[in-house]
Amino acid sequence: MKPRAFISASLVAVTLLALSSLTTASLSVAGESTAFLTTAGAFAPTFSGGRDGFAARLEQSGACSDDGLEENDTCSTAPPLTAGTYPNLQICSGDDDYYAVDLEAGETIRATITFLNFGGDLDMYLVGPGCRTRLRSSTSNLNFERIEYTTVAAATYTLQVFGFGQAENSYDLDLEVLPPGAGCVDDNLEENDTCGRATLVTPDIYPNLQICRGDDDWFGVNV
Ligand SMILES: [Ca+2]
Ligand SMILES: [Ca+2]
Ligand SMILES: [Ca+2]
Ligand SMILES: [Ca+2]
Repeated sequence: MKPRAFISASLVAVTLLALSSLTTASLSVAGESTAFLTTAGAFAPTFSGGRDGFAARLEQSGACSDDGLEENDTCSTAPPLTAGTYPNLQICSGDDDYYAVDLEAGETIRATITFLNFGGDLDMYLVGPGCRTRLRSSTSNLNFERIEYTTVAAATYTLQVFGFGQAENSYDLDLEVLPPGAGCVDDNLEENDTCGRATLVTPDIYPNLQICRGDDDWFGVNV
């Protein structure tokens, strides 16, 4: 994996790309030579000649060093994980990380990944039993993603961590499993999380409904 970026004219743009890279990089600009700092320290770009005096090349070098929980690249081969903190994990370009979590009915999974979004935008999904349905998404531009979900049935649920647009970054994973009743207890008009699964209601008063984190409620009315 050697991501490359080709930039025209602007060394400012090149510098920004280098800053967003957490690995070493080499830079070549035809006919020019300079050095600049990254947040990681001194940066010594290499320059080489070319026909286009304004073309610049930033080449990331050094293979992405993946973490010790590999291989975990598909939902169906996800290694089982128990509650705890897992630091220094890594997303390499195009290489998702899946983690399987066995949960009892009514238990709540609360999963948080933390990272510096500037270095690469990571996102996270929670996938339901049998790897069939995406239950939750966390796709912000913040320095963390968090998913909380209370199960309906005992089963294996799977977290999927991935880089937005092939982004690479290191991250920490914090995995909590709360006992039944400790998480957000949803109402009995579930599951109604999408327009297509809206609960059909008739004119009446429906008390004690509940919104849990990341769980919308949809209601359909025949008119
Ligand atoms: Ca990984
Ligand atoms: Ca992986
Ligand atoms: Ca994100
Ligand atoms: Ca709902």
